[in-house]
Amino acid sequence: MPPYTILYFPVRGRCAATRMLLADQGLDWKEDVVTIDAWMKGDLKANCLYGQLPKFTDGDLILYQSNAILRHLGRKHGLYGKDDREAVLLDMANDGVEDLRTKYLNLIYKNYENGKDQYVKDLPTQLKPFETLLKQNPEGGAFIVGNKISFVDYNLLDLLLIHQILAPGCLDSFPLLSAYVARLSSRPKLQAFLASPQHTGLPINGNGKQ
Ligand code: GTS
Repeated sequence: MPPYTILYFPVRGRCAATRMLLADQGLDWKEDVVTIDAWMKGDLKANCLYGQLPKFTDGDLILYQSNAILRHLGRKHGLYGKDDREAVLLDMANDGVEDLRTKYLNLIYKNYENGKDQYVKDLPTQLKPFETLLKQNPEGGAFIVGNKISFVDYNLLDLLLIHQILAPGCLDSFPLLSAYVARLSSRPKLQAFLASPQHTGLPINGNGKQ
């Protein structure tokens, strides 16, 4: 029985980064899929802490909030920097990922038809901080912070991959981010996961927009 369970809708959504982390780290997990029909019945929603999914189980520990789940796995599996300094830099980077993810999800779910052109125009401004972080990494920029992969790298990689689908070429003017995506995506276990039906068989978002 795998130690971890993800309870979520049949989408990549807010679980893509967690799944990438687990797959790349060679960790097993179980998926419990909740269909929209089952969710609409309301009982499960009423029993979730914030009335939302994902729900993540680690033994008797039950977690909600996708970023808390990533941080938990980061702490547990040595993916949260080598010291407090790296940890807070990772927090800062992850909060930036969350800010852009929130904007992306607002576009996808609330304003896709009317908002996409402006969103794509603004994208360079939104992506530049991540290029800057890579440039500032004294360890060489292979990872967002330090010289070892962290939970934020999986979260940022997912964010960049979904933006490349929304706006192909959006990384062309960011050499470090382009190389970062290519390098991380070619890590053997991650590459195998990204090519697997477990990933490709799921839509990115619940409404089919991407
Ligand atoms: N802050 C939460 C997190 O990061 O986990 C947001 C979770 C969230 O928005 N969940 C959505 C949900 O449960 C699904 S998704 O946006 O992640 O695809 N929606 C159903 C509902 O009833 O709110």
